[in-house]
Amino acid sequence: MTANGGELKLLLRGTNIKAMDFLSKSDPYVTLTQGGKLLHKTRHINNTKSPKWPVFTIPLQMLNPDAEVVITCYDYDGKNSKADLIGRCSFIPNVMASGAVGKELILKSNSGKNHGSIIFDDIQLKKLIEKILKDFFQLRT
Ligand SMILES: [Ca+2]
Repeated sequence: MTANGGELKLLLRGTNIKAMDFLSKSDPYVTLTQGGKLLHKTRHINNTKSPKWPVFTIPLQMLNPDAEVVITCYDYDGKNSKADLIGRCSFIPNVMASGAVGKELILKSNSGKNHGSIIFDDIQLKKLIEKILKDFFQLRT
């Protein structure tokens, strides 16, 4: 029996992302963290209010699916500049994965302003085979 590693699969996009640059839109990317630990960082998408990031997966060895994951959105300003914070939102993978495709989370700035939204175009939580079997046998006993 192979250990089929569980994972969280996400397809995210942004909408109405606030423009942070002086003469253009933002160049947004997001990081996902849990308890301050970096789980994933997307690439940035140039000059847009509606970024679509490539699909990605996070192994469940890195992640507790019952605890909060924070999504932080930044405006990329080049290799030698510090990225500007656009806003933050958060979700609990186990809760979001049960029927929340299409759900929209508001990005809040540090001062609590609405700086756009993150939309979940796909979210799938694939658990370890062993975990599924364990849950199954617990239900039967
Ligand atoms: Ca920028």
